[in-house]
Amino acid sequence: MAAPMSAGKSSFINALIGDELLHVANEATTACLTRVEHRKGVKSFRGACYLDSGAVLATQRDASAELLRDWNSDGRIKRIELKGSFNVAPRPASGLVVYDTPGPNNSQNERHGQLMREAVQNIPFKALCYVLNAGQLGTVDDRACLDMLGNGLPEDPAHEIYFVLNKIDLLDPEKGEDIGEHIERVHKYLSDAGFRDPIVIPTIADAALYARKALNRLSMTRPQRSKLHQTLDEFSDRKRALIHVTTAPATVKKRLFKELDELEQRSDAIASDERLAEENEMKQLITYSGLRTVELLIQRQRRLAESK
Ligand SMILES: Nc1nc2c(ncn2[C@@H]2O[C@H](COP(=O)(O)OP(=O)(O)O)[C@@H](O)[C@H]2O)c(=O)[nH]1
Ligand SMILES: [Mg+2]
Repeated sequence: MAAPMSAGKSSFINALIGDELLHVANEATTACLTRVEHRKGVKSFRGACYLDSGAVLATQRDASAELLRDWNSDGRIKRIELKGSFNVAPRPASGLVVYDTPGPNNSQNERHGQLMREAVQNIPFKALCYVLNAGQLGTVDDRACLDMLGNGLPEDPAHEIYFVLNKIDLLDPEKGEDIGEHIERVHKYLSDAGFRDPIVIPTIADAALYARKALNRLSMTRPQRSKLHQTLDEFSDRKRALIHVTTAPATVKKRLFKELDELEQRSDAIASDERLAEENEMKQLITYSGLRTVELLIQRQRRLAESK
């Protein structure tokens, strides 16, 4: 997972995990390379942080967002590792590893850009999610980040790149900001930057995370609850719009439409049960928010890599 700061990387990874594990903030917070591994059956997340030399500085049995914020702001720490069970259904296959890379910004912190380059070159990843901020396309940071990516990537067709166009909720259709047109501009922007036929997935990472928190009965702040309900409201009559403009393999899109159809069909039968009805709404949001799309793409890519 790579992006300039504040595009929503940590939010997106938290949504994949099903808990607010990584620290999220509207400022540069991710200073370390963070590795998160899904381990079935492990209750809490175990954390370890490492110095530049590779030596362990500290370990923690029950890692939290506060701990990770502190570790990230400790200049001595270069790398963080977390292991625990992703709390999502359906559960990913064991051994899934996700990396949160520090995003460069305003060359304010040269180290961040360097860490991202190192990560892309040294981690044996199968798929890379590059998070774009839909509300701030084509900033200098973003362009620098993309160039770094284009030049830094080892030549290997086994690598897939997914362009996650996050914060798509910030586009205002009433101001004429059409999602389809925006996606077209993103395609043009990416092909100008040297990425041919990019996979572009419009997403709402924060709302998807809150939907997962609701499903997991985790406590939420008032702004989180209100963002969740606002999103449900805004997309209630255009649930398929985001999937329609997503560029992904046909099998993946077909599966998304099918999952959404099935959830909607079930919603009538359970309308009288408030709890089931709410859960159904959360699952629908996860399906159209782009989160499920990325999960299916990751699943597909892992399967393809294994069959080789
Ligand atoms: N409007 C909107 N805000 C989001 C979305 N996803 C994340 N954010 C917010 O963007 C800010 C930065 O998010 P974070 O995940 O820390 O970004 P990172 O620096 O890329 O890791 C936080 O305030 C998030 O709550 C989204 O889909 N829509
Ligand atoms: Mg972050």
